[in-house]
Amino acid sequence: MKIIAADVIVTSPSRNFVTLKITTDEGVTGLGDATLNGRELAVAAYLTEHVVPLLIERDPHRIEDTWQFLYRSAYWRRGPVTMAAIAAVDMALWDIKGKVAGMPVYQLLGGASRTALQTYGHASGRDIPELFDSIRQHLEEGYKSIRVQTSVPGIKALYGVAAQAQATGERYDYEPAGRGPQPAEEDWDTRAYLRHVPTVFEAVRNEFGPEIPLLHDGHHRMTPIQAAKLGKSLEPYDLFWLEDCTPAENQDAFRLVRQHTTTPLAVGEVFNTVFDFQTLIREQLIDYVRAASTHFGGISPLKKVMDYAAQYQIKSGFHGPTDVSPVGLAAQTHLGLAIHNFGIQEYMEHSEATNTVFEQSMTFADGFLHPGDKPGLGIELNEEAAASFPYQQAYLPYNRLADGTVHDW
Ligand code: GCO
Ligand code: MG
Repeated sequence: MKIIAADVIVTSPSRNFVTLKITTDEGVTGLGDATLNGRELAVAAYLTEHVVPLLIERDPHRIEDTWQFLYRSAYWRRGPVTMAAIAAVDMALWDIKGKVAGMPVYQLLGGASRTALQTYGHASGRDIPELFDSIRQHLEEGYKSIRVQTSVPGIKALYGVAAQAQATGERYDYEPAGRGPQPAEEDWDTRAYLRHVPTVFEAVRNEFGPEIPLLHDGHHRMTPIQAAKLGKSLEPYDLFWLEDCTPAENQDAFRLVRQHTTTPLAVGEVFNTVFDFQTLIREQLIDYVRAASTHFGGISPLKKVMDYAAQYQIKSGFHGPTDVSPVGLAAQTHLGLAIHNFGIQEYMEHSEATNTVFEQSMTFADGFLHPGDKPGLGIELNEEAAASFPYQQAYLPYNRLADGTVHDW
């Protein structure tokens, strides 16, 4: 079998997605996700200009060899653009292999280790009553684990809080990234945040009791010692995890956090290779691997990092926001079903328009996600629908401190 074509499809149903479609001489096609939020066209160009020509005539069954070829032969390794492009190829080849074998990809990865994947949903609110409503709504929909984000008194706009939810009718209005030529500017005050967050968790525990697994995302905004302080002050509320408490380019920072708190730590949604996790895993500085198949080079390397993590009882918590397309989500859902050290899967429903473009065999019921049993990844791209949603420039917001300094994301 040979690859005869590879097409890059950019579509923007309610946010931008970049999809690679590989076609073989036998007519079998495979899909891969190459979406890099806010930098989508860089990956599209990397694929079109530099990867697609290399794929033509290759044997699609040689997934590992193709991955190593794209990674090593470029000389310029790693980075989010490169690794999102390689990810799309990797996923598309797994999709093809599954279709040829007549099996869902999870079967090729070792078969199911569980019946379905436990997920967590995103609850948020501008104040406590709005947050409680959001938590209740998620519980009613079957979610068993809940991420909790709220506004902070003194901070005007805060990422991760669906502030306009009721007004726009959109559930998660902070996704997609804001469309337009410039990113929205938000404000930030770490001291106000550190004072407020423990009071929110205290209120949530008082209202909903001790059982629900609760998560929180710090979006890389604290210094290591501030992160340590937050982890410590959240200990009474028994978090499932504290995510991205400090930027992790410097993996050593997690030593400092870890030595001060027993709150479980999750990190890695912006990581793109195993080297970003090397110290964190070997020194057992984290509890959950947050990488997404889309930004980490695909299913193949994500499986390897999870096997490495398994030696240290570290589990998966793959990144699953709406900017990971249904193809990327399916890829990691197959992997999550197969690996033994699965932890939890982040899940936000995609919009209706997105689901029209990406027809899915994935199912979500009672808080659990399953990739479905169609051969391959189980996603079909409706190209006509995709073409009706042209690309629109969009950026994630960023934030500045009171004196105008740009702060960490
Ligand atoms: C999460 C994330 C997202 C990211 C977004 C950036 O935990 O789901 O932090 O909300 O900010 O994916 O593109
Ligand atoms: Mg996050």
